[in-house]
Amino acid sequence: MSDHKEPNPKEQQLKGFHNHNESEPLTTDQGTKVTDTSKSLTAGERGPTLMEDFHLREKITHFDHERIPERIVHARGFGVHGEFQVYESLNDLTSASFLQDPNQKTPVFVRFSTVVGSRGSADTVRDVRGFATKFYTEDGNFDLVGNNMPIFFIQDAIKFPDVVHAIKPEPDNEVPQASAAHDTFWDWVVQNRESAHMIMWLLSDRGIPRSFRMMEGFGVHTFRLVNADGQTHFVKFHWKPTLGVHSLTWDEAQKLAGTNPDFHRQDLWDAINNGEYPEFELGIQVIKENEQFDFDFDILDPTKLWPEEQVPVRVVGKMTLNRNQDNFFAETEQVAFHIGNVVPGIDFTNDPLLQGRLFSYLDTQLLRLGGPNFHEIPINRPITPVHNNQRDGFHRMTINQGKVAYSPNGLQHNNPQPSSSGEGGFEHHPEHVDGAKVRRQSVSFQDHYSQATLFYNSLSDHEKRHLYKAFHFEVGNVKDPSIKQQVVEMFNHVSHTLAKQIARGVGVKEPEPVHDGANPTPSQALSQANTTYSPKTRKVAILLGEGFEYHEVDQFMNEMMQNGVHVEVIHQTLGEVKSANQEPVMVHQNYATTHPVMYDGLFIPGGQQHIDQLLNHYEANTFVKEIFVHAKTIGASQEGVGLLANNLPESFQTAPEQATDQLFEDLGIITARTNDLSSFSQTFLTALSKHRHWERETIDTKQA
Ligand code: HDD
Repeated sequence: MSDHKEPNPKEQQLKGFHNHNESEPLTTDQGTKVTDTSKSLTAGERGPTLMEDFHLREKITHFDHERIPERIVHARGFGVHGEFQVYESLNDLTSASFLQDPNQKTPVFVRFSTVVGSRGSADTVRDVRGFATKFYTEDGNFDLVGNNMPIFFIQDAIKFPDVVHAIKPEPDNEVPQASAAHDTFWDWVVQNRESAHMIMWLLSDRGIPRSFRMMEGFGVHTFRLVNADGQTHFVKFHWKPTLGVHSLTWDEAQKLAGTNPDFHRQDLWDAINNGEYPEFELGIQVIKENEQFDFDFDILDPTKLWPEEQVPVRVVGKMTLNRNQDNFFAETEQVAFHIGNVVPGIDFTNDPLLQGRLFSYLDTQLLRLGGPNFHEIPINRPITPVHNNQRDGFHRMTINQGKVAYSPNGLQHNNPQPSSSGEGGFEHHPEHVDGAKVRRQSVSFQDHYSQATLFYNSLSDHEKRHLYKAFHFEVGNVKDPSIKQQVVEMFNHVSHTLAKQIARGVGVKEPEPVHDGANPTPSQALSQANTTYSPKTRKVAILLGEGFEYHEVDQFMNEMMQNGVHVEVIHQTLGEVKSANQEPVMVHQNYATTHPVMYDGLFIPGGQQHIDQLLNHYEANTFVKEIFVHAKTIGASQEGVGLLANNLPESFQTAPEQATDQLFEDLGIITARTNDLSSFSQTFLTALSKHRHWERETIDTKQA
């Protein structure tokens, strides 16, 4: 989308703050050049350090103060820059300037995050993912602070501290890290039945995304769009990744947490550095003001989604993430999102969760960033000028001139002046509000199960299997038997089959069926199995021993590269590995530096000597087995089939001869009997684009 020859307005602004150290003398923070930064000033070579060593004191003091409080939630995150463009003007719905002109590019900064873990926790834990976007628009900053799930745990923000305390590590021993699999969380769940729907999403494959680039984003709340005539519509925001929505398996996620805790941030960083810019289309669901009561759920309830079959998603624009940050702390750590950062044309609704969030975000930034001037930190600055009478406070950067810091004023002709809505001033939608002050929930918020059932009914078989297993792990880790039993009873209202599965897995009594709800027809949009597939940016491993068929490797690598697939050669040692005709190939990884969980597919070329070597090599055999068990595409040609066969489950060996090829292909196992791999590569690419071959999970894998 952007070749970066012309920096956008935000980039230009940020450039003004860049500081390059190359070819520069080392100085103190006061700009004085220093003669030595590795030896303290002491009284004699073996004597005590002197108080007057201002360089030592400054250096250590700065170091001692380098950390700021981590975010109370979403502590671990990763930010990237990009641009947003609307496909066509949305002026019928909103006056927001960045949604008017298809030729206009609006700079954005996006921070993806996990919710529960500390800043140093692993990327691949089961969790909700944050998806926060700051649009630097010509009318000021608009922050869309969403998640990768369209709904939330609670309906009212006053419960947020409770759910977070329950899911965070338990307070006596701070265990477990970044996990919901413990008593306090499930105790909270069974006391808060409104969480049923969100738990279904969290324990589904959505809780362990393959990549930040392959997950949806949702604004969650119902917002309002307001057009220039003051007409309003209710709206939900969606981000749809062009690469489709894909997940890891639980086993992979666990292993990745150990082998590469930075898996997601590395993946995003690498993709952008490779020029494979992640793209997300912006979608909106719109409900007219006079249709707001036409649904069997309350559109202000944040535990409910708007089924896409009832309210279709209109795709209205695209965001391209095309630049990595320059400095993690300055940008990712200091970026301050606030759901209250809106621009004219976008407004709030009475969703009680949204209303409470409006209080929390500004407050948290004051603590985290040490005072009220955090909007002056480069990443947080709008690209529009800022003029008001707010003054002073810690770390003030702006030098406000003149005596006047109040309004109205006569000395400065009442400047800076408020603007009318016609002049671009933000005018709140004049919604009529009338009611008694009560601490009471609307009855329209009290159906907690119908949409949880809708979600369950919409999952494919393999997604349901994964969900059961997730319940077995999460609830299985709960120590209190009564909580486990209550979980089963709670989810019996969602699905009796699910409840029986949970009960069996966690060793408590199976429930009697209950008949208290509808049985909604599945929604296509809720299953990841129905999303786009593409082999682009996927990673394939090639296992090589000495003496492989060079032609095959060369041809396969070229075909993959031409289709945007990355290939890494793995051999026992780094350096080079030679083919049967002594052609060298560069090795990217050895078995110590990598692991099968880092790849989406595997290719084993032919060559007798190389296969004999690999067959005797424990790690090569384990590699094949793992790729198989994780349902990834496997290709093998000629003698390579031998290594594959050696690591397939027994049931494969006994498949009827004539059915074998088809059976293999249906399960994502592609074999070639000649060394011309052109059609083989195409079949491999199609299989790779399917992401996984989940049918394999139903095969008896005892021998794999
Ligand atoms: Fe929140 C951070 C998303 C409910 C209070 N939230 C935070 C971030 C995301 C979300 C993506 C990380 C922003 C970043 O990358 O810096 N939060 C959500 C969504 C919610 C939600 C989608 C429900 C629909 N949050 C929510 C409630 C409250 C908060 C109900 C409090 C009443 N959230 C916060 C916070 C955080 C935060 C404490 C922590 C760090 C920060 O704000 O900047 O204020």
